Amino acid sequence: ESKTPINTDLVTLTRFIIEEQQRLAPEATGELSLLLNALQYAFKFIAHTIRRAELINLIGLYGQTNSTGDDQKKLDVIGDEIFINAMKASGNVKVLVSEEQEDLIIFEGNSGNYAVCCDPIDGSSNLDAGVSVGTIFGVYKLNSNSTGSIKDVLRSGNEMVAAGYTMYGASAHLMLTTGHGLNGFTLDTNLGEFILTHANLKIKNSKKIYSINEGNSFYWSNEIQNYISSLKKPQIDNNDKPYSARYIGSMVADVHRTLLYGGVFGYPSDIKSKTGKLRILYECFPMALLLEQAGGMAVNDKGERILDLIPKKIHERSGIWLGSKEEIEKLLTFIKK
Ligand code: AHM
Ligand code: MG
Repeated sequence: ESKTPINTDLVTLTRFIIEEQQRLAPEATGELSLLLNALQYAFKFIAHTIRRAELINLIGLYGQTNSTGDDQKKLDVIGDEIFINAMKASGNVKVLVSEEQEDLIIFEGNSGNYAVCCDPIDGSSNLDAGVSVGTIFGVYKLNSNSTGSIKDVLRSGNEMVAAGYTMYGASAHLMLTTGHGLNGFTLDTNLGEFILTHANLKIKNSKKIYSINEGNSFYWSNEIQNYISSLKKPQIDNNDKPYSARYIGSMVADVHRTLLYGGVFGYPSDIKSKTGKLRILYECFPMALLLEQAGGMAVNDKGERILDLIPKKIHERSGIWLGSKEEIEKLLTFIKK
């Protein structure tokens, strides 16, 4: 109990990870804890770089030259480099999949037991306008006897041992799960520590918010058109209200709001993008695990559970719907007809 006006007993991410490991897996080697430590370093470095971006001329297209003729690196590229270097240096990552790299990377020099899939800076088209972006990641333990191969990541989402994202917004927010609920941390930039601020976060069962790029509605299936129209039609006799539309266009920010306020987020496949837009390994899977751990749901366009999918290629895409349980159940009544 504290007698001072400030909390003098903060739960930092490092403390949380150590305590969770002692509580849930006292016999574990601590390797995953070390990996989570390397991840948090990457998040801090990226957060710091995004904050300084405008000052140090990082905004703009990769390949552009600045006034002194040097090549400028776009934040996408810097984020990717920061992430790859942090994972390599951690020593316990053997396999890395990054949205920015066509092939998977195997760190030959590392003896580690983990594979990490990531989108280093998701939503980067928003960066120049100062809108929130984020890093999304999923972690697998290598298959037994594997020394690192593509098979370590072409697995169902159920096999992930940890997943989460960091949103770089007004503050940097890290939402993390190791399969025992969802916990949220906020970066205190002065302390340089992520502090536990959203312990065991649960999503509301329902909320009248929908989040989708409605500009694509012409290409949607009839089922999806009918579903979205229904959200806009209140039942007048019940004193009902229509849903509110909220779409940032940065998955991390749209999912973050959905976790905190409730509602439904969708990026379906349509007749133009037949496989959807978002990538299974480092966009759909981590977000699906977070949603389920918070008591919500995540399904594809056929209503199948996202985490049950098994990708055949590292950059494979899927349509995705995620959010509050009752909102997804409502959607399912339309797409399963
Ligand atoms: P990116 O990985 O190239 O940044 O694209 C992914 C982003 C997501 O953050 C967001 O949900 C989606 O693309 C938005 O797409 P759209 O502009 O088509 O609505
Ligand atoms: Mg992305």
